Amino acid sequence: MQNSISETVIAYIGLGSNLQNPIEQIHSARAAITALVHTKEQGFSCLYQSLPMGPQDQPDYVNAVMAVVTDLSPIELLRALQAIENNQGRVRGERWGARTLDLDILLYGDQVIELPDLIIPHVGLTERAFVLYPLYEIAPQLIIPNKGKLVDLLVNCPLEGLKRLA
Ligand code: A4P
Ligand code: MG
Repeated sequence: MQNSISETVIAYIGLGSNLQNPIEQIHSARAAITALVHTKEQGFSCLYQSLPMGPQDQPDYVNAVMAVVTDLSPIELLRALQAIENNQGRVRGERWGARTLDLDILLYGDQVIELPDLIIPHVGLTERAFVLYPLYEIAPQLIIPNKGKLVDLLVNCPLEGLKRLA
């Protein structure tokens, strides 16, 4: 299945943080992703402040979306992103709990992937304002495999307190 022989694709990565200077965490993650082998930044949204989804006793999040051109396979990209999360002090505790950094592969080309460790398009992508709005900013024409046009998903998704940061 996914191995190291891969074609170049555009992948979209969701970045989120709500601990230990979230804005800095997002900037550091962007630099670390850009430095990955066989991977080049193609776009980066504004930063957004969002209300926590999940447990409410946690700080607001800073979210953004990044587009990369990559030769890494989906699993290689996942492992590389998890290593960046770990480097930035990610501790896995409560599901949807506070975190220094969360990196999700939202889309990988037009592929649909259902592996035990990797589901693409990312679960929840189609309902989350903190994903859809930044994604629309950098890829307004995008079509989500099996879900349709991004713009159609967006018009049905309330802002849910999402604010663009200056
Ligand atoms: N995994 C499966 N598919 C993917 C994918 N496409 N990208 C697996 C990345 N990982 C994927 O993730 C759990 C497992 O998902 C991993 O082992 C990986 O193999 P995790 O990062 O360890 O745990 P998690 O993030 O707490 O769980 P989950 O279910 O992925 O949560 P989400 O969907 O990432 O949501 N509120 C706001 N406002 N903003 C946020 O960014 N994020 C979350 C986490 C909760 N609330 C939020 C935000
Ligand atoms: Mg996650």
